[in-house]
Amino acid sequence: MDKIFYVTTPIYYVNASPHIGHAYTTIVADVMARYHRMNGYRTFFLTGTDEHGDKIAEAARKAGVTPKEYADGISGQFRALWPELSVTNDYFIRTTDENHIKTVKSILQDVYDKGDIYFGSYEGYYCVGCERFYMEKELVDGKCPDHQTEPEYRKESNYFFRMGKYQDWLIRYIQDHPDFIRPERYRNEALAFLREPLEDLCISRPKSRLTWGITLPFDENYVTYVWFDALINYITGIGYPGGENFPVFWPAAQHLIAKDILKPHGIYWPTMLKAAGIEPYRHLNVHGYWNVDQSKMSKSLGNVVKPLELKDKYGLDAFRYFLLRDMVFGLDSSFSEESFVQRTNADLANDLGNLVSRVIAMTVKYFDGKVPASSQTEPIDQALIDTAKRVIREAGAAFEELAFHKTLMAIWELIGTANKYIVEQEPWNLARNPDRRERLGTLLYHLLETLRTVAVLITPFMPGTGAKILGQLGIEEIDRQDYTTIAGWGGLPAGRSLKPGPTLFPRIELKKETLAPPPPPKAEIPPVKPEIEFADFEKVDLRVAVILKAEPVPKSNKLLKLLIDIGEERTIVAGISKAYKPEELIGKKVVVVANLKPTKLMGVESRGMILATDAADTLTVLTFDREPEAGGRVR
Ligand code: ME8
Repeated sequence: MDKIFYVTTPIYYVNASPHIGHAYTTIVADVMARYHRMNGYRTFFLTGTDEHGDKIAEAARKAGVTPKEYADGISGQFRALWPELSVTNDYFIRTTDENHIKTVKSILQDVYDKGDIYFGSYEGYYCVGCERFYMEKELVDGKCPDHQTEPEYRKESNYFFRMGKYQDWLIRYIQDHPDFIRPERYRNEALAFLREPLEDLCISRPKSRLTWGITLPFDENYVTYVWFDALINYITGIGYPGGENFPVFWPAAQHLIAKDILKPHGIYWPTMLKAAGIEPYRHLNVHGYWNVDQSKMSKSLGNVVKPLELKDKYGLDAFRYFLLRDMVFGLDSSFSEESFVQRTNADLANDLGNLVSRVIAMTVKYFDGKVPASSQTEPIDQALIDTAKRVIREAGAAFEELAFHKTLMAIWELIGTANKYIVEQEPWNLARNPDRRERLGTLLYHLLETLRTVAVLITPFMPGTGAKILGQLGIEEIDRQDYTTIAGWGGLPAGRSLKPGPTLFPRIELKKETLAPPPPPKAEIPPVKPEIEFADFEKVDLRVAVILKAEPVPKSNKLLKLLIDIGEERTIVAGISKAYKPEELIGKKVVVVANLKPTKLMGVESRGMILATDAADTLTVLTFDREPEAGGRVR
């Protein structure tokens, strides 16, 4: 297979400045691009800004400038941020670019000529924040569930894309390509959307209401709906239709997004491509949200985390490391400055930083700063080498599954093994005995090789640190590119002079004023109930359930009606609507008591019960940290 890799980030809206969420997606894309480049892939990495639509027009109006002036300013902030975070995108696209606009128009014309765009009328609730119409039942207390604002009621004549026509094709495509949308929970979520009839998509806005957009090629009284314009960036950014990069990179396209924009990417975009006669992308990789100190980041809460501030305070590589190490790709994660500082001190200052400084300092002290020769290898040396080789394999395998935290855990296993090897082999004692000089040299040789391996493995995540360690090992720029050399042991020539450098990660003190607010008081823990027989416990049939549909039970402020799959489909009613929005639950895998006698709650029959804890402030349902099959037993 050709070694081709193409990764994209969402193009970010230019109505607000970049925050940690944007930085996360873009740094993940960068880590993937760097990893593939090092492994010899021809790589293209695209990011950019999404500049049309109501949202931007409104922000510009409030700021008293034209939409273009407004977009130029914030797009400029994104563009300037990426090099500061060592992001190596190959291109930065703006939806106001001439060639993008031209291609959007030509695709619209093609799809129109083919008969997949028609003129019709629509009325409904429209959320400007989301740039889309909502069905009444999707609203929570009459408000948009994402923005908590009341949508406007709009009635308009508009152009529609026959998205519904492609529903069956898309279901089949997702079923036939199990890794099209991943991780699996988001594939399930997309399939859950597709269980409902897929409505046609309104793809225009009348100019009487909005002029900030791409004029429809077949009706100059309308501009294009911002999503129909924005998604196309993924192909205009690599030169579609005529550019030479398009046929090379498109078949390998991987999109990275957070779960907020699963629907446009998992449903609208593949059907748009199908209608335009273009093959679907290869993978849609969906991650969770960064929350801050347990709550959602928002301007009004004043808890927006700014990437540059963290980088300036603690250093770029510590920031990149924390983001990739602390989030399990696909699940939500919570940012707090306290956990950031703890992780940096433990993993970077202690484990990695100490290993590097001890090994280099001992080589300077005992061998005049020159790489010693390795002589006879003992079993403990072989164990270190075997660990290194296994870690290289495991780190790569985890990377392919987007389990970046596991890649880093594997690398840190090697760092831990090397630190233990030093403690056990006590090189300082060997140094006192001139007869053991050869043994001392062998020991340090293996440690220096470990540093070289670690440096190469961490380079996609922490490019600056990887380069600094290699620099201390006297390795020139040219060797650094060659990822393949790490598989072999013995890459460092004996006699090479090291170039000791300053401490990589000084310990950081968490300053008083940066301390996170104290955690809320703990709820009272109820006493443990009287003991039961194992046979009694065995009567409870617990199962893995996938939530397929979720909706509020009318007139209840606590209950949600859930359609679940536990190998068979059934309905259960759960009192969790204060803790979860319906759409947050779709695709989640939870634990259900499957053999509870059915009961009726507010008129709805419930066949089973979902397990949850109230040990936090709020209810938290039990989920899994892997992806078990629906219907599987839980014991
Ligand atoms: O949706 N945690 O742009 P956007 C993790 N223009 N990632 C987050 C995040 C958080 N709390 N907040 C934002 C748009 N993100 C459209 C996209 S693409 C054709 C058009 C990241 O500025 C994450 O990648 O609202 C999310 O999907 C994206 O920013 C949304 O960026």
